[in-house]
Amino acid sequence: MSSTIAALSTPNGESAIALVRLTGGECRRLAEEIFKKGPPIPRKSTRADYLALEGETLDDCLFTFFKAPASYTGEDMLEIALHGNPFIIQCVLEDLFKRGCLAAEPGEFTRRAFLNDKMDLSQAEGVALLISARSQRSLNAARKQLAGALGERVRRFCDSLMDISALVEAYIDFPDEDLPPEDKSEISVAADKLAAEIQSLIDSSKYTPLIHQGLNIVIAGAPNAGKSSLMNELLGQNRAIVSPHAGTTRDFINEKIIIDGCAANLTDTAGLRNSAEDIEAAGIAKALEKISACDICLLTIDVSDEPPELPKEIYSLITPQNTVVALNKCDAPSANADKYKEIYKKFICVEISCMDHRGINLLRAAISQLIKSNSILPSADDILVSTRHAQSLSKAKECLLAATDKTIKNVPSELVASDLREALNALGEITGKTDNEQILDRVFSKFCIGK
Ligand SMILES: Nc1nc2c(ncn2[C@@H]2O[C@H](COP(=O)(O)OP(=O)(O)O)[C@@H](O)[C@H]2O)c(=O)[nH]1
Ligand SMILES: [Mg+2]
Repeated sequence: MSSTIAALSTPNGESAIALVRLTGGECRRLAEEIFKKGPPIPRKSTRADYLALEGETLDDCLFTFFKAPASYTGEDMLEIALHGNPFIIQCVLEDLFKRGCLAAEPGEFTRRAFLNDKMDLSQAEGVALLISARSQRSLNAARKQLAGALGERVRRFCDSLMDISALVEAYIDFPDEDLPPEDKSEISVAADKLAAEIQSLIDSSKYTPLIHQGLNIVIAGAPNAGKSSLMNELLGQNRAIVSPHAGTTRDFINEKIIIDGCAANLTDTAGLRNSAEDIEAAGIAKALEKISACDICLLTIDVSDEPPELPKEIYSLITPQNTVVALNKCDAPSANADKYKEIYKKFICVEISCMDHRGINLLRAAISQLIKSNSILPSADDILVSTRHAQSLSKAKECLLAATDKTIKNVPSELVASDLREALNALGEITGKTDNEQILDRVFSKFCIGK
């Protein structure tokens, strides 16, 4: 029987309620001894005093017992809802440790759920994603992974691999030289097809950081174009300092916004111009660096003024695929947006006025359009894979391609079969059909304690 572990599952600090969670074979006995309410009824919340080993009452709480295997971990579990006082929590945990419970490691509850076949490894990773998701798209992707979509796709790859292995095994009993290589074409065709399907899933890994950590959107343009004003408009609050003096923004201001249900990191940068000196020049160099690394650039132009002289480097960084041109100060009497629409005719241009708060929703819509038409984000129902998954998928793909190569060269079938077994092992790392403890440690170390 595994040890019984305990941990605080809610954040540390003062709160309305704190939840202490236990899993393991001792939960039933502990519930009876601590609460003295007789055998606990599964899934029924019961109000009781928490009685410490020494006999004193630690808190008036609510406990719920879950009977194995119908619990999160698949073991007996006990949840104790306490008053959210860090001192009470400490006393309760110390009492539980005195009674023989061990302190849970990060992610140990979920690790046990995985080991008890409550979920595969990709679903366990989905739990961590669900907790950290901060946008609708990120949440949807996490839910999908938790529901087993990635595991299901990988299992289908495994089925195809086993079909290919069966074809190869059929050859093992025959001396290879007796069979013409064409006969084996079925194997190489199927292996190539599967390798291509695996590759398309690997390709989705480039989107994963965008969905979970957010797109990087940079506001760029000449000094005084209204970049800081635009930042404030998009945030809906006065965050950046707006001033008529050029060169006010020298540092980068970073804030989160939501665009198309996806988190975005919006950055206001120093104004771009030639012939700047010292600190300003350093700010401009950094701004260019930010633009070169961004997913979307909002090039802000003051249409009431003459075209600015921007450093020439910017023109190799902005393209109609990654840039929306915000034609600002359309309210000004001298505004001439048409002139700039002609200059930037290949780009999506939006007329705005930060002063009159006009055109900001159109600008948001233009950003969404850019995201969609240039596939900056994946479609909403794509399965996303992490770097860890992509590594295993790549390993599987390489083994498959090696198998194809050997088949074409009529190398003995035993060696082809061995490549296919390796491919299967690599796929197994994703769902956890592997005895590699290091992989499990890596996955669960990223969890918080109590999950
Ligand atoms: N008329 C007008 N003035 C604006 C508009 N947006 C910003 N400004 C003014 O332009 C100046 C520079 O704005 P700021 O946002 O600091 O520009 P930045 O240097 O690009 O960050 C300030 O005096 C703003 O009040 C606008 O839409 N219309
Ligand atoms: Mg500024």
